[in-house]
Amino acid sequence: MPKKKRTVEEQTIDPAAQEMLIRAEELGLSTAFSRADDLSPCNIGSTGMCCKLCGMGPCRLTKDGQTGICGATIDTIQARNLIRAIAAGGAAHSDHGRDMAFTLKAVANGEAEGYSIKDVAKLRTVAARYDIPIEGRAPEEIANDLADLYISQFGQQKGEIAPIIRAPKKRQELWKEQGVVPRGIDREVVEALHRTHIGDDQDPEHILNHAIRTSLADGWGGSMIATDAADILFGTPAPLLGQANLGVLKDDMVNVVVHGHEPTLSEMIVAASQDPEIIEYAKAAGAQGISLSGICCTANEILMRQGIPAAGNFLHQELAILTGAVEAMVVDVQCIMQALVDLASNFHTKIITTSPKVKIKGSTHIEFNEHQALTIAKEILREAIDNYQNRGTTHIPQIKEDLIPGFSHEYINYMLGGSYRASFRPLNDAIMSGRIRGVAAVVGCNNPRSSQDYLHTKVTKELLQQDVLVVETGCGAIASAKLGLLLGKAGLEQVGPGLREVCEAIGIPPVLHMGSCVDNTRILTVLTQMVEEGGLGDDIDQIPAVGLAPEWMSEKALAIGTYCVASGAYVIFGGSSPVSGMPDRVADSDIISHYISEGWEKIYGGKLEFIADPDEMIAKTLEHIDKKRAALGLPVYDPDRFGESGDTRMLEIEQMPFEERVSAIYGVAAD
Ligand code: SF4
Ligand code: MSK
Repeated sequence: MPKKKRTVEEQTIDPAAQEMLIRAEELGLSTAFSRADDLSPCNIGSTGMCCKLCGMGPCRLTKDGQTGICGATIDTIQARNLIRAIAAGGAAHSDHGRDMAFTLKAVANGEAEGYSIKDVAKLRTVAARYDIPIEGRAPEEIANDLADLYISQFGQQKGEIAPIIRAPKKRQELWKEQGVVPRGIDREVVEALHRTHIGDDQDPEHILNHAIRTSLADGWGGSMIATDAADILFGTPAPLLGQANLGVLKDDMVNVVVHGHEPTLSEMIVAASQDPEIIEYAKAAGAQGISLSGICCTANEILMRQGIPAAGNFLHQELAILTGAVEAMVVDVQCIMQALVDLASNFHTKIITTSPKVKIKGSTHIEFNEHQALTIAKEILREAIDNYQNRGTTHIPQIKEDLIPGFSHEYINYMLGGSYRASFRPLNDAIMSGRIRGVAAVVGCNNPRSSQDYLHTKVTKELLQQDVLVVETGCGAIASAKLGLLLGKAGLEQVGPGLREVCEAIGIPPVLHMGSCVDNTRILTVLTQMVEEGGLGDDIDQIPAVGLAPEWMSEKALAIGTYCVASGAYVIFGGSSPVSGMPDRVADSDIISHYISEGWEKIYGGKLEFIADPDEMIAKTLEHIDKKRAALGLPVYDPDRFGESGDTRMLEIEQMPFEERVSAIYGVAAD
């Protein structure tokens, strides 16, 4: 039976995206949305029931008790598939971290054109944490030592990676007991591949134990290094004003869209686009100037630090090209669709690959290296400007939304306590009193198999109504941005009464944008600081908090989810489960999904579940938060208890009879 084609309203909830999907249909061009309608997922592969690890297969296990030719059982096959995805995801993020460390080293040694160390305070704080001497030393000397330490982490063969000391003490002990403290990402990824080669590790729980270790090597290693090095080099984010959606593209300017993940090139393109010589060159080509915007997590990197607008999230990459207004889409690594090149051939847009690791047939390759960064960035911009004259008809949706990004963990600490007593105390107190019910991290990708942004924003909006403070990263953050949830006024209009008081008092949006997908490590740091502040238990698994990736699609998301579970978090993924098995074989095939949930929870206090229904995701999130509140002995969440702070409430209280007044103020009856 042919698959039903969805309407544009079913494909995305974003009106700008809907407009572009109608245009794609009129032009007879395919997009990921239409290809998802045309191409049904394989229900054997998508549920983890297919093994193609050797030439005797692929073995598709569809009957009860069936094994692969080598005898591999369904749970072994699912565990092997899962760890391979986690290893690939961890490798991608951590390799990004490695490149950031090399850039830091080059900058420290004066070998990186155009860069400088922007956040010396963070450099000193981080270096001191690793016992690198800082007193009386130049930033470059400290940065050189820190870069050497970082670089040594990736290929470390024995011992423990250094950043692990940044986890709560109790968690470090647990990891030691379980033997999962990582040595180095390279070693853990290689071992994951070795163990899953034909004829190696065939105990699913043993395989998945190594999945935990591999993911930790990324979360508390490679990814954490990526975030810290980027902050040191380009500045630690603090709130600023930004904009999101396709309406940020400009009809009378040269539009350059940067897409991918690494901030090294995009930061330099930002600098080059402000160079008078380049602006003059654009004007000479008949444009008003250069308009820079981003897609995916490159967007998040330059949005968080420079306020450069985001043209959109993952599923907007093709839509930006469909506007006909993009002179160049400059890509580096990860989440770049091969379809861009074919689509761009219908317009004048140049797809420019820049990473030595990523080429796409049919694109222009201008290889980037940090030693000649500014020169290369200018060359790329000139290429885009030269292409302006080839522009045909344009169609830019006039839809965009303001947002306030820039909530690094350093800024959250500062905003809560002020510059003299920066502290997580007010956040912990708000949770302990029940003014904030708990915290949710709603993160991750878009997936064309669901309606773009729908799951993200439904979950986010409903949790806000329930007084849950939401932090976001990656494409999920851009989804909320497009809907106006990253603005202060959302904190007054779209949240529960207790959370509203907090947003009002501090002056923050109810959804805090914490960065790109590699920056999920900022969330680990926030959780650790909440533990260290006191009052919410002595480890991350005791905090009333949940992580959600409602529209996940990338292997990196699986790596992130796993390191969060290993760190003690309950993590819920939407969409389909790669370990679900066939419904009529639940008894056998459910073993892995049971193990990564209840099994991991017994060991690590965190669990990983795949839940397709958003209402169930929300219900389970709240149930978990309330369970953790109860375990800490905190008051039961009461939506009517707060929301009347400030002068109005005090006036009301003043009018009350004495007994009621005492009860309202102290929560106890008058004697
Ligand atoms: Fe089949 Fe075993 Fe080879 Fe996998 S490893 S393809 S289950 S024979
Ligand atoms: S870009 S990994 S689609 S969040 Fe980081 Fe977005 Fe997911 Fe790519």
